[in-house]
Amino acid sequence: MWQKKRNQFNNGTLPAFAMPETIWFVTSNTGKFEEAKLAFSDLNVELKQFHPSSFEFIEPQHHQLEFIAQSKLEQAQSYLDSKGEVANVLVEDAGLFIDALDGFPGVYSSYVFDTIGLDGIVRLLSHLTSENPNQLRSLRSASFHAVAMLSLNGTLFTGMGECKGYISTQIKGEQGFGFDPIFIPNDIDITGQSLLPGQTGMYSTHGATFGEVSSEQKNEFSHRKKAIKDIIQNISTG
Ligand code: ITT
Repeated sequence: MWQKKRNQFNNGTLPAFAMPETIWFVTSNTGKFEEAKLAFSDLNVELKQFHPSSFEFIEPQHHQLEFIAQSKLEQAQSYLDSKGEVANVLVEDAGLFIDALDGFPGVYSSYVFDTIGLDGIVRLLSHLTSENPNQLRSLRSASFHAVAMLSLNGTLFTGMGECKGYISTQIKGEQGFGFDPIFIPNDIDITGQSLLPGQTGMYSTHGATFGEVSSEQKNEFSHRKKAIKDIIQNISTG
């Protein structure tokens, strides 16, 4: 599921792609939008948030983020087509996968966040405890996954990103959004590889949750940034 992929809608010869001036990011989540803007900040692309009140996305029940992202993209495109507008459209779907819960909440992350919330997740994992910090991190290991899809002049590009870490024992920090106050990323090395719990790397939050660090710091680790960079790489390699 996590392999790189590029599809073609137009079924023709793949043209050389240049980054467009404007991309519409379909999302109701302003936190995601602000992070995606950071990921595009090196390029000369204006990212705009697309979330008109008249567009209501119907989220399909499916076990793969990729399927949900594709459905979101198709719904946004048919909405835009009905308005006679042509646009470069980006969607991105993410979820928190907790190893001790066999990947739950995963594709149900939005629902779980809105219902049991951060407190509920911390309580669900309250039995996973240890005096040994590395063992604690392993017991509570989790990862964010993101799938981003960009429709560019009728051609679809897909990018994947993952961020490994673990769930904190307490809710900490008020930065970011969603599960950020309970997620502590593993350190990453100079090549961007995630290290094992307890290993020290070039990038580290030093045990702070994403809720306790700036969006720039979170972006060093971010699954969203990786998924978008994956797309940019796919575009540039044609
Ligand atoms: P859209 O579908 O409108 O883009 P959403 O908030 O539903 O917005 P997702 O489906 O991608 O976005 O996210 C599922 C849940 O996971 C949701 O509750 C998010 O707040 C949370 N989430 C996603 N990415 C996150 C991140 O980087 N940090 C913390 N929580 C995140």
